[in-house]
Amino acid sequence: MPKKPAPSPATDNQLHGHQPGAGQPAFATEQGNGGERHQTASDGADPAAFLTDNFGHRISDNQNSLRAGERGPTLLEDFVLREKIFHFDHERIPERIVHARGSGAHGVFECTKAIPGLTKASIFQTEGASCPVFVRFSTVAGGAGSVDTPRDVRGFAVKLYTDSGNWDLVGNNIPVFFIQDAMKFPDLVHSVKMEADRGYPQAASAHDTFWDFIGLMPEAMHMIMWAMSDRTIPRSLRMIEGFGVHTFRFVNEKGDGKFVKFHWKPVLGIQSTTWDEAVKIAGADPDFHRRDLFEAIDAGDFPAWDLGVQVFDQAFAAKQPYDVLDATKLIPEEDVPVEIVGRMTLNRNVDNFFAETEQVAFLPSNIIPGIDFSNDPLLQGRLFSYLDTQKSRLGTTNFHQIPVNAPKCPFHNFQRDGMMQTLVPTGRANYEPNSLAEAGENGGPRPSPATGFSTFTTNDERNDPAQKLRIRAELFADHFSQARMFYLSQTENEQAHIASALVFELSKVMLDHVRVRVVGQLRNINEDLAKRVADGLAIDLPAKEKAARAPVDLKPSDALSIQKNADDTMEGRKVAILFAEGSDKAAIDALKATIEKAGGTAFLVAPKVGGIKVKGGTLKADGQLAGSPSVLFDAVASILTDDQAETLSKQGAAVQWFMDAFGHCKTIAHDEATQILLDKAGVEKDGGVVTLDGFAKVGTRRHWAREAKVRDLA
Ligand code: HDE
Repeated sequence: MPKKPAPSPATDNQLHGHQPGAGQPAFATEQGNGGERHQTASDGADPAAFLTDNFGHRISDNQNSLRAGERGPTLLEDFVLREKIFHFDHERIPERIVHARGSGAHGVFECTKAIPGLTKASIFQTEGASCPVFVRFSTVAGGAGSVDTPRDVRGFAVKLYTDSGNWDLVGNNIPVFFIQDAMKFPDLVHSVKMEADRGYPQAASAHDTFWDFIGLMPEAMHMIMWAMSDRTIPRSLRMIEGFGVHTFRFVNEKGDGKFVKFHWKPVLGIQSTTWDEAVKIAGADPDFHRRDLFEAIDAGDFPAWDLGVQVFDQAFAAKQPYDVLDATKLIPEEDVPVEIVGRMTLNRNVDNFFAETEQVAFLPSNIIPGIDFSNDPLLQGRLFSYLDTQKSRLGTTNFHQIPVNAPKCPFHNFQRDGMMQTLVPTGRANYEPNSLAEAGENGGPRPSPATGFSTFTTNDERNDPAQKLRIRAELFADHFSQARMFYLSQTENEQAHIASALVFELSKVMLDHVRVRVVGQLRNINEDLAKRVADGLAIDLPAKEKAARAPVDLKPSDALSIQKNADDTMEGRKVAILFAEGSDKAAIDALKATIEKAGGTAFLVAPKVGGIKVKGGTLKADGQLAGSPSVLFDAVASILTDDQAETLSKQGAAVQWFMDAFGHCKTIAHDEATQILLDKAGVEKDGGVVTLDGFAKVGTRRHWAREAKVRDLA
């Protein structure tokens, strides 16, 4: 008998129903889906006290894996071990390509000066208005485990959870940038990161490739001044400035726009270290800045920044000796003073570094009505990049559902599914427009033209090539002229197919108003078509739907019809030849040769597939009759004996074979013996029902004239 393993303290606790002490999180509540909580377990104990696996099964032993005997191998069956190791193996996600090392905190932003004349952004409408924020400070070049105090630019990314959605101001502690165009960003980052062959230096710009790139990029020289200044060796993250860097826009209720640059001014003032200090701190406390921020907040010493704006107009911009769309330039505060409009205070440390600081996803494209982008080519590139990056870091397009990323105002749209979807939308409205509300169903949300985000349209930026409009050119409003041309270009039979298809589809629609509306739209295409469909559905011809632009009559085009262009070739077509015991091999071979000579494929079908005795030898079939219905072929032929035809005429598969071929307007080439089967299948003589000799002439074309005889078309 194996010895019972000695219980560990944890196992002991579990065995004795240990309750978490005060301050210990009640994990069942925190982690339970949708916040639901099991009040009590079936044994009356508080379930929060028990260690479980990820599916809620209580774990009896968290020390020992399951083994075959005391000294035997570990068993695959040990789902507890497997899940624990599996999860551990996947704990890491890719670190940020840049800004990998960061420290985050929660806080609040409060508007201290209302500026409704400048912007309609909800957060700036009233003094005292406030919203929660999450801030992540970072170094740029080093990896996630690098030290806090290299000479480096500091990222200063702020997520403001406003009541009109998230506004992410993803800036740095320096007001300008190295490059002017997004196109150069990967080169810049490659050059500053560890050199590609040797994998060092880590978190340092003092090496060949960086300075090689910089020497060739004169646009970086302004930023280099800042980077080589004490700004890049800050004393504390609480003592750095923040800048939006790019020129943005403010847009007010009237739609008037002004340019704006954003500044965060630390209430504690700006302070830096000396280079020698920074180097020594790296050794003495690699986490110097992270610790400093955490401890200050923990102690209630909440760091704060004033938000300042520099607002200016196009006339000012046009007069400057630099371009305001160039991110390597700043606007001197002496020319445009910084006006303080708000204060941000960081007052809460994260509960979990990974869940919050690591998973926070900033998007410069997150702006709110009242704020807009400028055409700064660096900013424009960022609008693309960050959304893209989140998919590779967080693995799913649903990264917005992670608590730190989710807006705190409601959000709903018709985006659905995707990896790690945690929302459970109800109903079938997952598209828009829809009219499901007319049938009493939840039709989902709708755009808000008046209050929704709309892009600033005035064309007042130098060399701005065009206005940015969400609009379609006028002629796009003609939705019917070509639909009509298409319909009128079809043969009568093809038109009947279209009308019948519409009747079939709409007869499956259970919402009456939807049927009616579609037929109303058809009236814009062709009145006759609409009538045929209405007749087919047995509904009154509804009123014509309003056309945004009246259709015009275009000349029909024969090229649009399939039937008018039907090619009589047998190339690539497949013809089935039905035979059975006693069939004439010579006739089969002859027909096969005719088909193959014309480029087609002959496929032998018989009641049995193995060697069948036929007149003149033995023949193997390619397919068995019941498994080779005539729908699989372009045309069919049949070579039988009287006896076999008689036998087959009593079999559904054989009769159906001909009935379908006839109903699908295919050529049927047959011998005399087959007639009994044709009669049974209701096959009438016509241009497509031919003798074996006549097959070559009609080939595999369809015989549409037959269709009216076999089915009612709309
Ligand atoms: Fe970034 N930048 N960046 N950047 N950046 C990222 O996004 C990028 C630029 C900045 O704490 C990445 O989520 C491109 C300027 C900060 O999570 C990535 C371009 C400024 C942070 C990315 C720029 C910044 C990032 C990496 C040129 C100052 C950290 C992971 C068009 C105004 C945010 C991620 C955080 C992070 C791309 C230029 C600041 C790769 C392509 C200019 C503060 O998407």
